[in-house]
Amino acid sequence: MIKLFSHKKTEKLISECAGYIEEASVRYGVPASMIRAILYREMTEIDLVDVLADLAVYLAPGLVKKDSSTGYAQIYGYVGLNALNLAVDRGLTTYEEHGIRSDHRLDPKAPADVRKIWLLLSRDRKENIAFAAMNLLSCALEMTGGTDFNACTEEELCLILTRYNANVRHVTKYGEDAFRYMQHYQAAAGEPWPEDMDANA
Ligand SMILES: [Ca+2]
Repeated sequence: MIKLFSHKKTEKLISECAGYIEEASVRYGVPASMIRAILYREMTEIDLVDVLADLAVYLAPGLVKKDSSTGYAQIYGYVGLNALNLAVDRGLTTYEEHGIRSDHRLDPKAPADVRKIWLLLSRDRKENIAFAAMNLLSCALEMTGGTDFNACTEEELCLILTRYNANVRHVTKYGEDAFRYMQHYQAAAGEPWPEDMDANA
């Protein structure tokens, strides 16, 4: 299946989003290199199936699909909703800061609430990146019991990155790949990419 974004295009888009990434990193205490790694891993895999799934959710919510992983960071509405509630509970943000009006606590079982978050995720790349950071925070809490990324071992970082993609307790190839991308982004600018990463160049 042909990917939507080449290696080069992905790098360009991630560069364009540098401000959003830094802002989310500071606000939620998630390393910018980790947010970039997830963006790179997700964006380089987006293909037509993702576009069609989003279209189905947008046009006929609930008919074929209620929810899909959407936007640069490929986040499901219900996943984003849960991550937002966690960040709000921890005093890191408010619904209002994301332009969300709600007279109740957003509920992952309420289709209208999930859709509200899904629309935000699919329309607004700044928000999509903020939600990626909130989701990584939630993954860190779940996998390590804390949110101090600087205190994490490599194994723990791999587990957090794995959890972003799958609900498992062991490191997957996804987690290993994303960790290598994270190391790349941590290194000085201009470092060459690992050799197997420019397949889509
Ligand atoms: Ca998708």
